[in-house]
Amino acid sequence: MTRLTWRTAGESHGAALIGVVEGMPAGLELSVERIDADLARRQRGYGRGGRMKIETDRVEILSGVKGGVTLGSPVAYRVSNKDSVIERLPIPTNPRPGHADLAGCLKYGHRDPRAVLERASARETATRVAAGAIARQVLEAFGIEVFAHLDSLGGASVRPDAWEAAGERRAELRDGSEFLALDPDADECLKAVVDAARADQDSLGGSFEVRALGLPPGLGSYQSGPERMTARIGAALFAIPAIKGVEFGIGFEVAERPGSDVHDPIVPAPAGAPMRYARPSNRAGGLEGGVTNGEALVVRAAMKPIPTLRRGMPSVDFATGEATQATYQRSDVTSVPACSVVGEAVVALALAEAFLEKYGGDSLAQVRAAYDFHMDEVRRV
Ligand code: EPS
Repeated sequence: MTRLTWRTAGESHGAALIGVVEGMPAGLELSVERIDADLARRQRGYGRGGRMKIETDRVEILSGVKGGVTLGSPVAYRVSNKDSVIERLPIPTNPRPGHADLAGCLKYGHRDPRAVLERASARETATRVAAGAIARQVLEAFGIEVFAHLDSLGGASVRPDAWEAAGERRAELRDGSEFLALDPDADECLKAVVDAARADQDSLGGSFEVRALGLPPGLGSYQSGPERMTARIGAALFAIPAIKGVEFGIGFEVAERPGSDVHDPIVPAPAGAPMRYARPSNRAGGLEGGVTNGEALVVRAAMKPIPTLRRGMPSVDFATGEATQATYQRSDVTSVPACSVVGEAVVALALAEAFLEKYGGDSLAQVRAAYDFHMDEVRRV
């Protein structure tokens, strides 16, 4: 059995984006349609720019699958770029504040932001979404759902109880929203916020929430700091370009409230429940000791505004050293809805990795046997 790991390669305007997911158990029916649906969702969102009109992201599975079923070997795949013009694109003369342009040029010791931004671009996140859509199919085989939705954009928030109000209609509401939010009444207001930023030639950030339902208790470990799911999910989200904050459960509010209003009581569960213990609240967001505790995982992430501004930002011309404005070619006003899909994917990857670490086997049947054994133990603790 191989540990679940993934790698991506590819430039924004190169031939293709490539990914490899290693450690998938054998015997899982892998739906390509499910991967393509997540890729298509990542392309959505009001406020995106011209590139998404050019691309139609689709996955092409290159290995690891036979007859639609995983073999246990590495799953390699390609997402082709239609806008594959890397050799013809101009080299930006003035680095963009907030992007990797200048830091990357200083790192490599050259004045070619094109050589930096082609990989630093958020285009790469399409490959992470495909990896997440592959990994999450393991989770779905065990009834685990990972679900992201937008909760604020440019300072405008959707209703705070949107999750509770949506209930079982969450997928229908989110997928019907141009912002991938759960509050249909908020869409018009969010559109106005994006339109105003577009008119100002500016860009906008925002935040999104990812929830995972149906998780078994005991994923991750407190035995070693980096094994904590708080660290692993936090790292997965912080590795998305433009993510500047991550919080679990009530998040930063833990710093302000007394302990009695932070920690979730433990009470006897009603007869017939899957565990002898219940939690009337979930302020912890599903993690205690860095380990899943059987409650829903609740994590939020904050995305900064895209650094490519039509109006420009103060910069310096590489050749002359004179003050000027940053180079502008094309960009989105906002891509927070798309970022929520990426967040969902990387959380699914982190959870699938921990799930297979705990219940790992070479085949799905072996994973299921270990899972069933542990669930039986959990019922008796
Ligand atoms: C993106 C592709 C990019 C941008 C955006 C995300 O396309 P292009 O650079 O050709 O316009 O739309 O890139 C960034 C936000 C970034 O930081 O570079 C995509 O596929 O998501």
